[in-house]
Amino acid sequence: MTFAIAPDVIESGNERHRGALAEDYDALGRQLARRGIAIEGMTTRAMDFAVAVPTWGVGTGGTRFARFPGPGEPRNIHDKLEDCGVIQQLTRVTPTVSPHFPWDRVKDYNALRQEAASHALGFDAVNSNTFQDQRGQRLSYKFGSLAHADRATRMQAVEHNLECIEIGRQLGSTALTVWIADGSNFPGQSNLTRVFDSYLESLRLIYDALPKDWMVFLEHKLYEPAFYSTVISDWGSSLMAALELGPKARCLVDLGHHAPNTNIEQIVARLIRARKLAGFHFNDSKYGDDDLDSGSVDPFRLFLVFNELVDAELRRAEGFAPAYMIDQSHNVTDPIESLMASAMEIQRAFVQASLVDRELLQVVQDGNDVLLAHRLVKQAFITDVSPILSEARRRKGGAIDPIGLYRASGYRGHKTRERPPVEGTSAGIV
Ligand SMILES: [Mn+2]
Repeated sequence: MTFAIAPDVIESGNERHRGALAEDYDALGRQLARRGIAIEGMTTRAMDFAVAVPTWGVGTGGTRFARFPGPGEPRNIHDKLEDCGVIQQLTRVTPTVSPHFPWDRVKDYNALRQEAASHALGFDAVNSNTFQDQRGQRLSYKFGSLAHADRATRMQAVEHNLECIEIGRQLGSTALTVWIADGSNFPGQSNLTRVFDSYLESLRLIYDALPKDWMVFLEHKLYEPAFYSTVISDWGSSLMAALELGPKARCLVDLGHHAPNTNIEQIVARLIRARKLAGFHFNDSKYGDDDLDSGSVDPFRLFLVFNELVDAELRRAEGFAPAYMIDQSHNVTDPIESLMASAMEIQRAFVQASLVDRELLQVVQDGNDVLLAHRLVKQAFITDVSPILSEARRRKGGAIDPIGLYRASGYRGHKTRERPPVEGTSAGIV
């Protein structure tokens, strides 16, 4: 038997915080009532919110310089599911996991689906990987994959994506996320038009193989590993591709895949309007694709993204059904702690954005009362909704203080004994 956090440990842990939470929740409820907001409605929204955890996120990440493995880190998809299960058990906001192939490859995917269910987890979008070569791979992706100059290499990359769809079908997924590292490092290295055409030709084959209820999420990225140009570098290229492919193709926004200071919330608004917003890879950054914990550097930006999302939800924007996923690299923290904190920060931004009085905001905007319009949005952001998040977790059987309880449980220590370290565990930055 492997170690697991027992339900009564959560209950007794919550007992210690219950009195303080009740006081804080009541106080916040009175404050919100004065603003015409019923706290119970917000708690229900918090309880209904969900964000997927990436299987690669529970492994220790690294930079291009080094990776410093953490103790007791997962060695395979089975260990990863166990860790993802703990994140869901304590936060109750991450009921699905987003797997990555071939990193998470197994023989029996029906069994894997059942194994995930035993941890109260389902599967979210499957991610293909043509940005690195696998052992025994026939043709190399050094100079590209879906947009490679050589047709046979492109077809190999297409085949891999088709296999991912088949695996995802068995796991109960309904979406494939495609991020390619294709691009060029030198001006003149490739023809900017021809590589985009090749990409579209490959994507067409993948698109045509999608099951009826499936979507393909196109993930753009400004640079890295290609440092001069990337084939799908921005939301414009992504939107062009998605429009050309058809209704089952949408654009996925990874918050770290933009130039510094880009107005991402405006990109989100545009993609919603085009009915092409697939969803998100949440993370935070200071300079580039830093893959830091969501809300750790610029929580206001995360809030402003959710401000657009909640606005679209409440006005019932056509075709609006974004998929929320985390995509981070945890290099110096315990990945379970980082993912729990991140999931709660994302949920926090969602609840904060839900506090905005949108009817009043529109009146104020139309009246050109600039400062009041800004204050209405800012007031939602500065409201501490922690008691709502804690109460939502408590009602769903989670922990009032997930990180405190996780540390007290000794989970990582147990796993360190159960999981002897192995060389070359899969952890990546995508
Ligand atoms: Mn990503």
